[in-house]
Amino acid sequence: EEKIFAYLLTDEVIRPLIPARHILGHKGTHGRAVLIGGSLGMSGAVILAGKSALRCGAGLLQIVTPEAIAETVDLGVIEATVWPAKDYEMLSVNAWSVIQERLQGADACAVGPGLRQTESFLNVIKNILIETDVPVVLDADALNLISREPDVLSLRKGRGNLILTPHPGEMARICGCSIDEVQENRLKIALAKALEWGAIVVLKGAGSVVASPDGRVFLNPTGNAGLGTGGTGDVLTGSIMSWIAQGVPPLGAACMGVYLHGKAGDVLKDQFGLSGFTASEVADCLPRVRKEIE
Ligand code: B4P
Ligand code: MG
Repeated sequence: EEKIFAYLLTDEVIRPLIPARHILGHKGTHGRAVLIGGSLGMSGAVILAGKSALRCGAGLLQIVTPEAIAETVDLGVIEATVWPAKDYEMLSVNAWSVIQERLQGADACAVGPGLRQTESFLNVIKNILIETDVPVVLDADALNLISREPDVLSLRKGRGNLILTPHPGEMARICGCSIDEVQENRLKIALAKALEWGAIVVLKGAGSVVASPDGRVFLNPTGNAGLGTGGTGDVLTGSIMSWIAQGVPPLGAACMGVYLHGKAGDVLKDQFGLSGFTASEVADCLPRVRKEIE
């Protein structure tokens, strides 16, 4: 059987990727990020992703979320601007027009945290992939929607500016196989899908794998089982989007995202042990772990 070679992520690999702040920098030059997600009962996911994006240093954050929870999200991430879209299911045309406007001049976007799988929103995701060239992170129900039509991913122009962040359950759904099959072949499946879709694939879980469409594979040694708690995936998504918005190339942003996220988990484990720390705390810890290695 063919062996897959993977690079191990370390402080030394990540350090040079950390973006420097120009002395004359301002919020307009520190990255414009657009986060798309949320639904009734799941405003927390988009709030966590938004907070994480800010904790990683994005200059401007815009959040597009359904009208029904716009006020909640607005209060949840007071530093962001919030752009309500009419209910995704009924009026996806409205959602797309709001998103299209926000994506003008954006440096990165992320789609999925807290979204629900409404059929018509798949069209919005297709539009984002095909009609814009803003780097996109797809997570959570954006991935579950895509699993109905994975060929859409290959329609993206340019390789390497699309990042997918499935956990093993989501990966199994997209690949049409079982979670066990994914877990037994983590490197192989992540790489095969990265090559097939021309996308960066972040397969989450203990020992997250980052696979690039150029054939390289990276293995993340940071993190612990304390991270297995609701919302930590959303924190990861917001952070990868934020690093890309700040000019880190998408592959570097994905590696940096998983590495620092895990390291934040390790700092919290030192404080609390393997349980009882929360996704919010992981987000809040991100600046500290970045500072420690830079
Ligand atoms: P969802 O119900 O879709 O959960 P979610 O909303 O995506 O949660 P969240 O966004 O907070 O967490 P995520 O996993 O994205 O799905 C959960 C279901 O998927 C489970 O019930 C299970 O069936 C399946 N599933 C998920 N993870 C699995 C796994 N590892 N093995 C088998 N089945 C799995 O993000 C969590 C973050 O925490 C990631 O960054 C991840 O790398 C990190 N993390 C979690 N556990 C870790 C560990 N032990 N060590 C290091 N990092 C860990
Ligand atoms: Mg998730």
